[in-house]
Amino acid sequence: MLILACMIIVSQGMAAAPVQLQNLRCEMLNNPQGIDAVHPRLSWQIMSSERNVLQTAYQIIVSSTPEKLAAGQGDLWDSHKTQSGESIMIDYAGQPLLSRKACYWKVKVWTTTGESDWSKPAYWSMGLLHSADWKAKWIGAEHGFAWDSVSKFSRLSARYYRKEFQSGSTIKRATAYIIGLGHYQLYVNGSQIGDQVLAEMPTDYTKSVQYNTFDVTAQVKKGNNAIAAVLGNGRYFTMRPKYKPKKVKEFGFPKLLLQLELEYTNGTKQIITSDASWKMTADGPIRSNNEYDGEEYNATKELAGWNKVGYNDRNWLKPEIVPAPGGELVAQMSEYIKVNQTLKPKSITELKPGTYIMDMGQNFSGWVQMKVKGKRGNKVTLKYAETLQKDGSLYIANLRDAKVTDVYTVRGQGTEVWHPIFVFHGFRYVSITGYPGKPGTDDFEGQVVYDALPNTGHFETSNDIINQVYHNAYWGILSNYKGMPVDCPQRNERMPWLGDRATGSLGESFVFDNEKLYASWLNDIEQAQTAEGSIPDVAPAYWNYYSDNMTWPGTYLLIADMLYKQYGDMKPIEEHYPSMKKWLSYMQAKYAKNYIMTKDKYGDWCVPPESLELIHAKDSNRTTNGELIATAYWYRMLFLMKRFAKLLNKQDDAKEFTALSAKIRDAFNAKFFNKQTQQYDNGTVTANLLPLYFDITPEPDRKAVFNNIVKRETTTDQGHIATGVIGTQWLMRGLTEYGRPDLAYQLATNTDYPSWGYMAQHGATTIWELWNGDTANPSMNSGNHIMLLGDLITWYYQNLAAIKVGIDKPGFKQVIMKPTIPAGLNFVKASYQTPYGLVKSEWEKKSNQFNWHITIPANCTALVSIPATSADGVSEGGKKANATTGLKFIKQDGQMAMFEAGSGSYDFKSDLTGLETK
Ligand code: RAM
Repeated sequence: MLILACMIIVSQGMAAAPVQLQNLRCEMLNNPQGIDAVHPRLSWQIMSSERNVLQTAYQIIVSSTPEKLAAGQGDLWDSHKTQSGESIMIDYAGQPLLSRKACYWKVKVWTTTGESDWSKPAYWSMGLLHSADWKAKWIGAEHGFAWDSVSKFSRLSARYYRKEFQSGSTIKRATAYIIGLGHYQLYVNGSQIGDQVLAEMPTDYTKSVQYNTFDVTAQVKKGNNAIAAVLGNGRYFTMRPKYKPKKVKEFGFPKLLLQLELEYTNGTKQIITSDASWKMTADGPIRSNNEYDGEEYNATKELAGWNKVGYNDRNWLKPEIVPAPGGELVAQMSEYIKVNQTLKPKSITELKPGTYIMDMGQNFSGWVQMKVKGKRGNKVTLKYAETLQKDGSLYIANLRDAKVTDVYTVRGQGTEVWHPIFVFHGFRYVSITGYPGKPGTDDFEGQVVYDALPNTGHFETSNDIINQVYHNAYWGILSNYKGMPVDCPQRNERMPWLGDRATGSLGESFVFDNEKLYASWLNDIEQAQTAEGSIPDVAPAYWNYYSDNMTWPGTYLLIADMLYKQYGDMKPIEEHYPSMKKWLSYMQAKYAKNYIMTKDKYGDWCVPPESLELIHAKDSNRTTNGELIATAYWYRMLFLMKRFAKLLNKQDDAKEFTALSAKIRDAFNAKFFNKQTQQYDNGTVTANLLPLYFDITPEPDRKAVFNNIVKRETTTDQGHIATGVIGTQWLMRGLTEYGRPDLAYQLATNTDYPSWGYMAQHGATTIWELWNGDTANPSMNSGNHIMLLGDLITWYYQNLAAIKVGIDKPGFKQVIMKPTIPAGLNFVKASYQTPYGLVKSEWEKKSNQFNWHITIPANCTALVSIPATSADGVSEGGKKANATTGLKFIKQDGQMAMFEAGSGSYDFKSDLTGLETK
């Protein structure tokens, strides 16, 4: 009896707390190494099976050792119990954080439903915060070697660096800090450090250079050790040097900065640095690596054991001490690029004797890993393409002059497994020549290479076209993340064009956690700004395009806004506000005439042209006036600036922007609005949609303007898309918000030209650069571009799935859940990982019943609108919704009953009879 009683007490004592904590993040990264934020922001997620959970207080403890943390000694910071509902991005406010500091932390929260236990411990470490911390020297060789070619189609071999060293007593911690330009792989005693690929994030290296930090305690041993690195070109040694010098930015030959710091248990320290005592060679197996042209690997030139102790490097060279690249050394604060998925080939067919075509079944970016067994010196050539010609051979016309070819020379010892490491390709098909024997699908594996961003979303509907387009978008998005968002992964371009991501970045955030990637890209954009204030169209400005327009550079502001709303990250707005303001003043001073922005460059880029072979429309009924676009975007930019100014408490600025906006609005309407026809300029969808959606159109004219859009869409364009990169950014939301979700749904599900469905039904497994991607001139026709997605993904999630961030409730502290329920759509199953936790939204129509399962994360609330003529017609979990815990009826909003819901899961049912669900 006594035993039983004790057991009960013990088990009660151990009863799970009503709330649990998970996903502790520092600067929104999991246990990051070597950060350089001196007030890092800490976040956590609260889990609970209860409803209505709100955090009321937290306590954070940060300690210098795991033992101190376990004992609850916050020698770095103890926030004590702090009354606050904030659970994301809490500024660290403890002891100053010095270079190299290891920080162990945990958190506990109090909520409306009880308190949590202490979270599991999490970690971060500080990097090298001051330039004086760097004792290492930049090493390299400022020239090509005999077998290299420094010309338009550069061929530069990889450079191998090594150094042996002795380590003394017992090692407590070993940390490697490295910058390897353009790409590197790092080894300690023969082990590769980390699973990142294509490392060294691309920046304008004259402005900033990102270092990486690795804990190598497990790899360093007492006694003799070897540290080694191999360097590839990446973007540092550009793909097209000595060619169009005004356009292509060149940085120089690859170089290395490496510092290995050993801390011993006895308190002493030892530092190994890159310097003239290292050895280097370029006469190794990677004979050439060029992101456009491919990698050549000669396995007969392998340097067996080069990265281990005892290798004979007598014939290696002494590296030169070379100048630094010029940029500030900063920590990489975003996810690494990795091989995140693998694909098995669908088929391999013999095209002609000795030439095989492999179909990966999916267009993607990365490379193939090959298994091969052959005679020493056999050369296997792999060439990559997105599509095939009619005769089954590769279609390469749209790759322009990119050679996209990997060559492997066989070592001749058993089965060899190889893939390139310093290049990637955008492809679905691979031609294989020179393969000894007959290649089988088991001999190859597709390795999908992109920034290792966690997936945030899941989205599935009853409509196959929407599902296929979503699939295509998913593959398009991931293919074009390469440490920066690029336009395409295959041809001789792959540039971080701003305009492609204007609104797209918001849709992408529903699919991937792209916060750190985009926050870091904003720094690239800022660094690319000229002293006068101009922002380029491509940043980092690897291509020199300072054409001055509103639409491409405007992405700078749109992304800062996205990061704030989607992630609750205020820092980009704070940090970039001055540069944004400077850009707008520069544009105004240089190009505004009577409140009209006269400078545009790209128009409504890539509208469906009048003939299928064209890239750009010439027909003036299809194109939209550049001044109209520029002025509308100027107005939109000022709308964002007003908000940013208010958030930053810059009331004078806000006033100034408001006054300026009013003048622009008047000038815009006076110049472009035709009172008679009640439409703007030449009446394109884009010309009407921009002023309408941006609130430039006076209230009394809005209806007529919208009707004109609908008329144009349904008559001239016969229910088809008629917009390019600009109009499509607002189209789906515009049609839906102004009352024609059925038309938006039609555009989303069309399968004839032009439409996303047309692409999917004509072989696309990603999104094309052009609506007519299957027929247009190949000189600008990528099969894997995502700019034409516009606001489609945003519409999928915000409208169909009903997952939208609340106004002024950034980071989804409040979720707005108001589904668009098109007549032809029977179900949507979606989820989205917000910074606070997972939102779920799964609805289905069953005859006349609407069933909706939703989950709202703890510490969040939602405004949920359920189709019903009155709240009485809504049930939750079998009871009247009005009478359920966690729900409060707010108002009847047209055909929707709106409730405020606390966190938790709900099962709603309502009756659709008599409701318009289009
Ligand atoms: C092409 C690409 C890119 C676009 C620019 C304007 O080079 O298609 O995506 O942004 O043009």
